[in-house]
Amino acid sequence: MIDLVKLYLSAGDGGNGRVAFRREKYVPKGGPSGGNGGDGGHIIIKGAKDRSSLVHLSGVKEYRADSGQAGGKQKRKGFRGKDIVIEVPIGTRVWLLAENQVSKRRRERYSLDYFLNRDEVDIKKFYLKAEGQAVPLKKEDELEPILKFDQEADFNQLPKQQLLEVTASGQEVMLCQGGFGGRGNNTFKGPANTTPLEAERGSAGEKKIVVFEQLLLADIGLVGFPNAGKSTLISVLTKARPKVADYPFTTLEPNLGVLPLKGREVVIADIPGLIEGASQGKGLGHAFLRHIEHCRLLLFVLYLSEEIIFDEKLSVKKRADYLYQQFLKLQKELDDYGQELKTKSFLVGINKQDLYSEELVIAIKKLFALHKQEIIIFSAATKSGIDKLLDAFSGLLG
Ligand SMILES: Nc1nc2c(ncn2[C@@H]2O[C@H](COP(=O)(O)OP(=O)(O)OP(=O)(O)O)[C@@H](O)[C@H]2O)c(=O)[nH]1
Ligand SMILES: [Mg+2]
Repeated sequence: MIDLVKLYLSAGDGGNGRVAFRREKYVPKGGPSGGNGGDGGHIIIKGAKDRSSLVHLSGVKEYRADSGQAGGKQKRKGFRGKDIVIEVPIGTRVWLLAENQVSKRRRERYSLDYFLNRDEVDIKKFYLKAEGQAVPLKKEDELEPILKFDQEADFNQLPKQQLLEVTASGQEVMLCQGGFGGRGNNTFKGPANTTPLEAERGSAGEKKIVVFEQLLLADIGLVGFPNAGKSTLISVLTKARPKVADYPFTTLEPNLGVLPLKGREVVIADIPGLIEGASQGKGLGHAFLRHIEHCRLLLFVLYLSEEIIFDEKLSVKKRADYLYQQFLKLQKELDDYGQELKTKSFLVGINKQDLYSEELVIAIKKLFALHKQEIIIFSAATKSGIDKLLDAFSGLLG
């Protein structure tokens, strides 16, 4: 699954103004006629409902919009650089890693919805000794890093600066504004300056290094330790057919499925198994914990392994306690991961009922009741109790 893409984005610079003079027959000393440079193209991000992933951006390293053309003779304006529109799925977030000065100015003083005006950008004049000379080189508006990012490093561990989140189809945001074209020498003529050898440089376009992060948009997220039966459950509830196996970490990437529920469609995400320390970057789950953020409801899928179920040395009460501890550990991982998850509504499901003795089921119910935690016991394999799960879903999703 491609859900993180790092890109270098560069809006076009403005074209330089031109230094030129009229050279027409019978006009021996023509006045200044240098045209203005064209503006640089913008880089725009756009929400597209028919995009479901960032796969189309994999392998792309950068987007550079064209710069504006330099101004021409005879007061001709240079062409404007073409904009680049990057389509992303709804739910994509953009993180900023580095930016140049003009980008920083717009972001810090205003917002990405704001269009900088000419007088708010750094437009400098240049002077030539004679018409036709090359425009002297300018100082680059260089990128300033905001945070370090390494594809290999764990994105969740980084301090982040979120730029925006794309929340609607058709939503467009100007990520990088193009530079302004500089004015040509025609602008600078005056009674005291009839042959101006000066014009303006185009201003720098915004440059940024960003990471696009796609979050799954699911209504219900299944979370649990490996082997709990999450994939089995999603295959019972929806048409999704992820791999199911009796070893941990079968699921390596989240799976989505659609559950028809009382006339509407509920999207369920099967998230790879979490382990203790997942929030700190252990196991696989950490890379996917963030997908839980958008879920409206979480279903904790708890289970007892056969070693525990059939361990004669353990009392029934002790076996039930394993389940409760599992619930606490999962909760702790989510809490450690982030504040937002604490306020999420959740259900506690206990899977693999077919393997539990009646006595064990009674002990489980008793223990959770003691902690005032409601539970739903079911078996994804035999489908018993699935109806109770569906009732609870519709109750909580409204
Ligand atoms: N007896 C019994 N076995 C089940 C039940 N549900 C799932 N299993 C088995 O448990 C094992 C793990 O199931 P999965 O659905 O792959 O578990 P998972 O939670 O997706 O595991 P990961 O992808 O590793 O996180 C498989 O062998 C399933 O057949 C159930 O209700 N009863
Ligand atoms: Mg699985």
